[in-house]
Amino acid sequence: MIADDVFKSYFDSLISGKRNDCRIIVDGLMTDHYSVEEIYSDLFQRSLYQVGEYWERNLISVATEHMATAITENLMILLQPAIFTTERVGKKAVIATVAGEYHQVGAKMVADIFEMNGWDGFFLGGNTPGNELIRFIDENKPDVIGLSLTIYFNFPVLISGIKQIRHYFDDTPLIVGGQAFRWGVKPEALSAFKETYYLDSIGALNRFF
Ligand code: B12
Repeated sequence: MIADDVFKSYFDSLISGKRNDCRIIVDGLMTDHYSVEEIYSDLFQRSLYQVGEYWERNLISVATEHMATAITENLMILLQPAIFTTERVGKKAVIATVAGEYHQVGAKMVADIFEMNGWDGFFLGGNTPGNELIRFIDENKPDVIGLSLTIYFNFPVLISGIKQIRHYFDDTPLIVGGQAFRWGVKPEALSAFKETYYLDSIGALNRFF
């Protein structure tokens, strides 16, 4: 667990745009052997959730929220030496957000955790068109497909995306996650689909490793 004072100092630097101060904190945590999962969850995810709260309460502007997200995505690169050194296990995961969904940081973290465990973790970014996802899956034949959903009103797009995937790929395990499930989407909505599971965090990916 990352100490609250470290988190606070990081968060203050993040919303002030002090990129180098953020970098120094992340470097320090890596030197102190905090894991990728801890830095992703207890620093990056926690701070972005707080950025969302500040934005909602009008304490920061949309521009500051964009800046904080851009800084976070850049800082994730610092962890690459810990992510890409693993021996390969010959498995592939394709991770995307559903069409119309621009929140991509969580999906990127998921792809990174697969990479860190020796898989090829293909990350397709935000707003992946359904047909293009199908094509990519067909070309790469992954062992697992992951979809991320943040915004509740994109739920119908998720369901049509899952139907499309299941039409072409009957039994490739499909994992779904993201904050829409904290705000009303019921994981049981996925039970109609074969081999389709809701996972609430990157920690829950351990079942694959
Ligand atoms: C950054 C941000 C944006 C950026 C995203 C840019 C980018 N590069 O991703 C931009 C500016 C595009 C944006 C747009 C919008 N946003 Co926004 N955004 C955020 C913010 C501040 C951070 C998102 C984030 O990266 N979180 C951190 C990641 C790491 O967390 P995570 O996604 O939950 O991922 C973790 C788990 O959920 C899980 N997970 C996620 N996906 C998956 C997938 C699988 C397969 C698995 C296993 C696990 C998993 O693992 C991850 C790691 O633990 C959030 C605040 C928040 N609470 O998150 C608001 C927030 C999500 N946004 C919000 C809103 C309202 C919007 C807009 C509708 C605003 C508008 N009026 O235009 C648009 C919608 C755009 C769209 N159609 O997608 C609201 C949503 C409220 C709600 N109840 O639905 C939030 C909560 C802000 C708020 N407090 O009101 N946003």
